[in-house]
Amino acid sequence: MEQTFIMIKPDGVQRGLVGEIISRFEKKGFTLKGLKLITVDQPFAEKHYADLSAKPFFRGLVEYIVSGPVCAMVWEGKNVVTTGRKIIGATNPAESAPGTIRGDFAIDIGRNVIHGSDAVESARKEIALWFPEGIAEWQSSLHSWIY
Ligand code: RTP
Repeated sequence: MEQTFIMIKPDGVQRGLVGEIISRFEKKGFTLKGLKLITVDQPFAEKHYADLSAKPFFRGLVEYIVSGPVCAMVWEGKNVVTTGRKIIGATNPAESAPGTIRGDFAIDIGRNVIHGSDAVESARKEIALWFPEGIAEWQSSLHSWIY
């Protein structure tokens, strides 16, 4: 079953949005497979955002991510990578549709509350980076035809 890596960024944790965000993924029908509150250091944040190292906003982005605890999660379900990105909304909250997390809770692209993997392959890499200890092996007791 497909998995994605979702991270509530420091602004989302500090604003008390963790429960609201978890609730949106749960109500959609996805299964929570990993969850931890963690403050990462600069080398770790740089590794997570390595693909963006040439961008002018890279330094500020890394500073933001290390500024406080983040809520790192693994969610599982059919098409969870693509659907998760839809639930999150466009990168720039000025363009995120109402009803999406960023559309409802963010204003500034530099404080956009949440990260979600952009592809199945990057999800695999990000889950390995953030959860080197592995994640819980459990199946929801719901029948397979219920999402
Ligand atoms: P994320 O990785 O956080 O889910 O975001 P994304 O895929 O939607 O966007 P990406 O292009 O990968 O950018 C990563 C994060 O960098 C910050 N950003 N700031 N112009 C700017 O100041 C700017 N552009 C991007 C955002 O926090 C974005 O989520």
